[in-house]
Amino acid sequence: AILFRMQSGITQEFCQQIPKVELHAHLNGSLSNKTIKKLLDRRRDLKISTAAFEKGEQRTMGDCFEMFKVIHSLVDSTEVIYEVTKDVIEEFSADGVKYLELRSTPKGLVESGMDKRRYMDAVVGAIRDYKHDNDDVIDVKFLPSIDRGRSIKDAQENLKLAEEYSISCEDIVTGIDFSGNPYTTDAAKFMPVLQGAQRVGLKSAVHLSEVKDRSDETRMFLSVPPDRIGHGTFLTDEEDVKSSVLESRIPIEVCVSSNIASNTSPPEHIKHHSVWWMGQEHPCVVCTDDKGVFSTGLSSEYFIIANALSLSEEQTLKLSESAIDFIFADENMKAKLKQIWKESKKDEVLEITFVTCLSCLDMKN
Ligand code: 6MZ
Repeated sequence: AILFRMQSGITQEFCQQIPKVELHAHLNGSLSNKTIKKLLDRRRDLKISTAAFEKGEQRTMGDCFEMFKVIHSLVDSTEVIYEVTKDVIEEFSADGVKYLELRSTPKGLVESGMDKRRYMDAVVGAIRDYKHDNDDVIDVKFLPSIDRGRSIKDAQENLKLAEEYSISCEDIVTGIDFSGNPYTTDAAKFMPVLQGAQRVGLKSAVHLSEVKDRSDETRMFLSVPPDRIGHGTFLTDEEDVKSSVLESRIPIEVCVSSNIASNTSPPEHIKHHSVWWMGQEHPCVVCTDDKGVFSTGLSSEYFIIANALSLSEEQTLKLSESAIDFIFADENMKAKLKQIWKESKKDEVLEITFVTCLSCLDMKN
């Protein structure tokens, strides 16, 4: 049996040290202050207003989407996309992430000659190069996003690209993300795209009920069904939706800081909807959403959840390990990750043995 330290409360340091899986990270929302500052310094000509960034706790969901617009104006060429993708992978890796699924909306920009295909190539190229240059310390997949704020034509193009790259880069592109401003009300038009993704064997992570009163839309998307649910903040509002999700066992990607900062969840961590789902033993995966926009990191999110639920170290590590079952990758990747968790438990035992020996010596002296 594995021994874990008996202590009350999980530390941020412990959450940093354990291996982790990140499954819900929007590339442009994940840019750190350091990366944004670097880009702002380079593009003083744009005279960008950073007002939405400075609102802190007063921020609304609308302000978050204003921030994305600012970031998008800075990330305007394939060179910058390549560079920021590497920065983001580096930061997740430094935070103890061993497997990362990055999602991003392919975009074209006539001025810089960037089209969607070049966008895809830049992200895939950065992932390949980062892994190659850093001895495979982290595995990274890329889920092209479909933005519900854009047109159906745009969505179909992204699906086509996702399908094509899932064949030419099958080790990297394994599924799609469906996201965008949740206040748009005509999401039904994207049903054929989600059904199309399923038909061609792409996994799908779908933002569902991130804001109130989206139950009809949620019922419709659940009928596909998605492979993972993003946020699911208001799924419990309607009895039939709640029981159908419970029954389906579709994992929920939980992003506590994001929900609080965008005012869709009360500020008390214990009142976050994930506490209810975890209480039902429904599969939940702790994620960041937009670690830059919401000033967070995956270990901070584990710290929040572990303390809200009064988890022990052993339970926290088990929670991070449970995410492996829900990754959009094959069984070999799952086995590789499970081995990393197994090794980390051995390290834990060795550390305890070492500390125990030291205290024995101390007592003798
Ligand atoms: C819905 C979100 C989101 O694609 O340019 N995005 N969509 N809800 C959220 N919760 C706060 N956070 C981010 O990254 C930014 C894009 O991700 C989606 C939005 O479409 C945003 O424009 P990329 O890399």
